[in-house]
Amino acid sequence: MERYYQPEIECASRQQILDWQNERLVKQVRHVWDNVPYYRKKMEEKKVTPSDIKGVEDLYKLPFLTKDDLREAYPYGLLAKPLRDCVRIQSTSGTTGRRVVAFYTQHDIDLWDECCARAIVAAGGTNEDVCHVCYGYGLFTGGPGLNGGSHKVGCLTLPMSSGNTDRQLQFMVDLGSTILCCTPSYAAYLAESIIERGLRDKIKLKAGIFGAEAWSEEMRQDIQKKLGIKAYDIYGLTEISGPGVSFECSEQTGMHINEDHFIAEIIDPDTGEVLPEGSKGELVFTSITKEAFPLLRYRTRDICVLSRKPCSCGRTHVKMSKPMGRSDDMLIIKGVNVFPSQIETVLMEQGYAANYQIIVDRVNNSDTLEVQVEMTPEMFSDKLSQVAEMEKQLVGALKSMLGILSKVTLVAPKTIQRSEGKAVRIIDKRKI
Ligand code: DLL
Repeated sequence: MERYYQPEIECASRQQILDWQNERLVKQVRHVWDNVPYYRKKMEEKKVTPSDIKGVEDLYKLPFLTKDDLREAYPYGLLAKPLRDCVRIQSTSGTTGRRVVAFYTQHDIDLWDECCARAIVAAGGTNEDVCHVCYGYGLFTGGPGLNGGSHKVGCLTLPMSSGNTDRQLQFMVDLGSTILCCTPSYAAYLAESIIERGLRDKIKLKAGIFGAEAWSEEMRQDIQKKLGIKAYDIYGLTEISGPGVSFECSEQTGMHINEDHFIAEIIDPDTGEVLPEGSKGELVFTSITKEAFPLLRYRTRDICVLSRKPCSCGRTHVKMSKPMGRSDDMLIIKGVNVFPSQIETVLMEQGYAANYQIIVDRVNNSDTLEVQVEMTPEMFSDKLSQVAEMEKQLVGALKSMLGILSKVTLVAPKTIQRSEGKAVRIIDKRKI
């Protein structure tokens, strides 16, 4: 287990981390300049050459890379290693435009697995654990990433993939799964199913590693209570390797970014200006150890805050907050910026589960916001006046969070479709 809790790396001094970053960044810039014509052209347009980059303090001189660049360069345009050195691709779940394809050498896979192993160890995982992975396998990075990390830690790994809840629960009970890895929305669904089937006393879960989509603190509390586990957040994106770019430790107050592999910056999403530590803005990553698909200053579109406050776990790597939304997923409703996470927070505070849908439309040239929410079985009522009162209360709570009026429709338990992967919660009819 100790191999993947690496205090000499994870608890290194700030100066030591900077020394690694400086050295690796200079090498990485040279690598892309020499091997990726697309990148060289972008750097030339900005009049930067590798000799201008002497360390992290020069990072701002490099051009940003966006998803559009990845689409334009699809499929091989950003590959920095010959194909004979690449052993794997993974791809994003994007539904519009060209998919994004990321490449890995064996060395890249090893480092990715190591990042996921660190996440599992931070959640209390050891080689005594049975790690139940029900993130999707295949092109999605969730399954392969946690699978690799689990192997490295030496857990007995259950490569369940997503779906087939009956089988998930049967293996969970029969094999005594102790760590559950899946999206938080699937975890919530599994928790519901476990309680419904009276299996709560038959499961041995102690921890969950949940990520790939936004989930609120309230949802964490709910899952923890229902399953009797500690629920840890894990973050990542295909372009930068997959899950394990950052992960939570026992303090559960943000996710440590693996700074020996990734340099994080926060920028103003409108101007691109680098913001001081503690500011809320768009997260940008530079991968300094990846060989096949090294992205420099990649704009994630995820909005969050970085913090270097000392952590009780002893890790010194910078922490990112839970993403508060995406600069591209942010809804603008009646001119007001609305993040779906704000709506979820209100719902959970008011005692609802995270089974909801946000429907945005435009009627008579004016935006409308409707939130459809499932009542929990405990609060379910078919008395119209009672339901109307509950809806009114939610409209008020949403108004004070968002500043705009919404329509709330309460629906019966189990009527909103459950997700086995990332949940689809927003229907923006203005775009259809
Ligand atoms: O979702 C990788 C992953 C798999 C992360 C399993 C964690 C666990 P993509 O499909 O490329 O990769 O989606 C990346 O998902 O930019 C965020 O917007 C969102 N995301 C990922 N993790 C979190 C999280 C995987 N913990 C995009 N909280 C990212 C909120 C997350 N959003």
